[in-house]
Amino acid sequence: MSSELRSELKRGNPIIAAWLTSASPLIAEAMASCGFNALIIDMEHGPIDEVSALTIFAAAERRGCPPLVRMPSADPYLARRLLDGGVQGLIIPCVENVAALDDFLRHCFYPPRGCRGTGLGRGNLWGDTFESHCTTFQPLIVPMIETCRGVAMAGAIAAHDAVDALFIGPYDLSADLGAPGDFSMEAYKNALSTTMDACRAAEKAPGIHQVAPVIDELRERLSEGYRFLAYGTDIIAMRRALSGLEGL
Ligand code: 3PY
Ligand code: MG
Repeated sequence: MSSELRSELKRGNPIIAAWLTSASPLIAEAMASCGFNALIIDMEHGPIDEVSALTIFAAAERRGCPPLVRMPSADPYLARRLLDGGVQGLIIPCVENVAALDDFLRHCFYPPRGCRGTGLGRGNLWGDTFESHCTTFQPLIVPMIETCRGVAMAGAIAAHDAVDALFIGPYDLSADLGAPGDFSMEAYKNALSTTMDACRAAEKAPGIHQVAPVIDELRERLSEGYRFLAYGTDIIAMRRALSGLEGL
């Protein structure tokens, strides 16, 4: 599944992912059946633990949606367990330093490329498919650019050979620039274009979270050239759909 996502990105085709912040396999399965290319489980800000994450992986897979996780941090031992559990890719928040990223990524690949430990888990059918998992599986790796320092390092981060896409966190990036949620300020636009240029130079996919579930805004992000997109969140989409009672 990760290799199919990677091939699509390499061909320049967009990946549009659903974003899950609740620990519900049922909501995950419902979202996974909406035509998304992947489902991202937000373990940074969503109250989702490791056990719930694994049940969510199964629910997403049931609808043909590869499960990805936005990590709470670059925690290598959580990454190893999620990989053993069958996650297809990792989104790493607030990356600013290539050496630290490289240290983390070593835990995501088996020797000789890295130092991932051998675990017989759902990701390799408890050992039955271990050999092919070991030789062919390569998780999708997506560092997030969420600070000015991240923008300054975007070229080097994108050039890392394990990186598939860079993913802008619009709220944290605008906050770091001094105005959280102001996506019209010049400094924010400049940061986006620096990151986009870094992706183009390294031939990696530019990505962004289109948090407001507004389809015209998603279309705009596509026309701007973004190719790894997350759209809305489960709870924000639900609240938006249920708003308007005060107008009755
Ligand atoms: C941000 O906007 O900072 C995010 O992390 C969105 O996922
Ligand atoms: Mg963020």
